[in-house]
Amino acid sequence: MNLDDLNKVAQAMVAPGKGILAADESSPTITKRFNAIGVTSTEESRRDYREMMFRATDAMTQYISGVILYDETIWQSARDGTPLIRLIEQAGAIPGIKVDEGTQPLPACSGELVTVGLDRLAERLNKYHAQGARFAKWRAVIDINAADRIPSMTAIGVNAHALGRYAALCQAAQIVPIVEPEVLMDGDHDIDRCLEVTTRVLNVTFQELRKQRVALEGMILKPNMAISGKKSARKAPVEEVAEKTVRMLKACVPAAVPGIAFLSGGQSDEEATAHLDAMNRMGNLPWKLTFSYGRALQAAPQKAWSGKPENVVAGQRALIHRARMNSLATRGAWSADLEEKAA
Ligand code: 5MM
Repeated sequence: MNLDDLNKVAQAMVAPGKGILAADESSPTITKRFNAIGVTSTEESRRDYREMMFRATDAMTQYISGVILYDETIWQSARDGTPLIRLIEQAGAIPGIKVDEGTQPLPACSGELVTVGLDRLAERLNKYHAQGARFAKWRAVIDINAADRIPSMTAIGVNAHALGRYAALCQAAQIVPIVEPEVLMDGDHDIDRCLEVTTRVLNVTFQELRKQRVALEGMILKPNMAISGKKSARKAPVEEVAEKTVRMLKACVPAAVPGIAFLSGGQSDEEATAHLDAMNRMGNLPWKLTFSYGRALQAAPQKAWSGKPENVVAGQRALIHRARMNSLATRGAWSADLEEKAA
């Protein structure tokens, strides 16, 4: 492992004003998104949609540092035969790859999941590196449900262990791991319960990373924010989310980690931007704070595109706008007025 090179890639992923486009929806997930806009999900329509995004030049060159791809996409070519991964590189962005293979029920832990995909991972990482991927992503899913006493320490422990195994294998293959332990915002829990569970999850995850000798300088953390559950009786305001999230991260995430790139987790586009902006306005942070959004970057372009070739430019404009808003948020320079003016 060459740690200097891993660190350079990690720093570039969180370069000032830039963040990550999470375009690694598995086929079932992208099919769900396409169903919502009336588009049939085929290999070709998925390719066309992703080609549209990767050719949104202003977004890709100015605001997006890297793109997380799904296995299908990393081997696909654009309509003119250019491999999609080359479009990303030509724009100066870094290609990355989702390497987990989804979740399975965790035995003896009713309702809980464990992320799988460690078998033959070393081999797969070498192939992805040869194809041009310079970072990877693995997502663990932790649910909160007070009635069922979820999450259990078992679920937190096995998922953190898998994240550690994955991250160590990535670094051995000269690939920067994005470590994503996602505490879901589904449910009626309040922000403090989310804060308590996420703190525990982050602490156990970093224990595992240390135990498995993962070099913190060569990784990126992709966490959820401390936020109210979607069905919570009280929705914490933006300033409270920002303040509690930053306090939690300062307590749990060593300064050696170059950057933290949040997931959006079902927040609205504008909420995800407002929260990131409020955190960066606080200043005095030991790591870069940026975005690695899927839904909060793609919902608007998906709607604008709706599968029609004549809407490609509209889809690209929508992506450029959201990427620009989030870029401003990484500098604490976003304001709601900018959204209104664009509308
Ligand atoms: C883009 O969606 C990713 C893949 O999801 P599936 O494995 O369920 O198909 C997902 O991991 C995503 O990268 C993160 O959840 C962040 O996306 P959001 O939409 O939460 O910002």
